[in-house]
Amino acid sequence: MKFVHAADVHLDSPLRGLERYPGAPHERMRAATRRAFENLVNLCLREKAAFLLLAGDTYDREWRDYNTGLFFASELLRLREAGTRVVMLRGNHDAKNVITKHLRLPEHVHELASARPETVRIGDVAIHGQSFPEGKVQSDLSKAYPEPEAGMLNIGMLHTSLDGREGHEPYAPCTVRGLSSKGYDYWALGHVHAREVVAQGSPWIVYPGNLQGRHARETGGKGASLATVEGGRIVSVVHQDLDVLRWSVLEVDIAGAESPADVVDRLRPMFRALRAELPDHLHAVRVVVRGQGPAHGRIAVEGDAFVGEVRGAANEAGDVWVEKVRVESRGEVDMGALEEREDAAGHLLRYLRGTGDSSVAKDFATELDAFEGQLPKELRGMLRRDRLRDEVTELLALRLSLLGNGAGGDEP
Ligand SMILES: [Mn+2]
Repeated sequence: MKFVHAADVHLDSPLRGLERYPGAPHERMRAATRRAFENLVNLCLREKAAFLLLAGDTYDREWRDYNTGLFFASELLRLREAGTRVVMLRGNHDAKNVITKHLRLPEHVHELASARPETVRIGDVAIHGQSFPEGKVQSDLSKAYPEPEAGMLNIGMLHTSLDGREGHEPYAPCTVRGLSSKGYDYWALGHVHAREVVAQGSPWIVYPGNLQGRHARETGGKGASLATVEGGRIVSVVHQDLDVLRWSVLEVDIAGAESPADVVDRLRPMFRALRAELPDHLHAVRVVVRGQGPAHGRIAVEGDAFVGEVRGAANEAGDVWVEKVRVESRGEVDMGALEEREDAAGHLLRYLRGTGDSSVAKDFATELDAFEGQLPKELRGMLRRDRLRDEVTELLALRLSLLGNGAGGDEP
């Protein structure tokens, strides 16, 4: 017998940072959580799963209309025909969803009560769990879960941060020790979006991760866990990728690149490699420009035009959407040579370097603030406070060197 454990479907959730631009596959991006859910249902059918567990945050928030619920219910009907039952609970995101309270779910689907723990029996499997009664549950719900039932495979379902998983609201906290002491065979957890097998047997404690990555920090394969039961024992739990859109971070080094176009040329094969690796997926990419070299100044000055070139290269690869281009590279200004120049830049640099009073550089930086406001935002990022003085002098030198090359005419 097999069962499938998923969580944090966040159906119809918007993908964060989805910006419309020509060539980007917006509509297919928007539908990603639905396509991933269809893949989940397909997995259940293919594996002839006895039941599907949905451990909370099936819905992202209150729906704008009934379409989310209609889609969900119609997908579940495909499982009814195959005899696959569904047990679900509500997490912090969908605890208060008012519309779902009026959505009649098909009879093979059971939503666990929120007032107290409840047990559902499917053959010789007892599934215990409780929905979030409200969005912010601060207590350990698992404490009140019932004792395991003799002669049954016991599964606990819980939406929880466990003992404080990084980056997640600490809802319904509990401990591995507490869960283990319950005497269940498997804990089907939800809430933490990173997949994690917290304990591998006696009991199994599993976060399947969310079904579809939704922003640039949710990279890598996303999906559900497929468990196989033999002789009343769980013998394996295997992760299955079910996502249709894959998030990646691509880092490109500008060292040795003469121009922004060279940097874009370095990205082209990287975009193509993504496609080659997963040809059927959509790809959402954050590009991080790193390193040091002569291309930096032009990239910084070009700003949005450079981003446009990067997006164009992604379009050429096909089905690659560039979420953001983060410029973290540095210029190659020869500070020594600039300091020796007998012009305004040289004088100012010598003055800033020579004064032992750091407040002078700070005052100067304050005066530069107005000037900074006119710069492309990538250049503004260079003015980080911890390296203020070096940044300011380099920025100034860069600015002056560009003016000296006659490149300043295009700037604001
Ligand atoms: Mn959650």
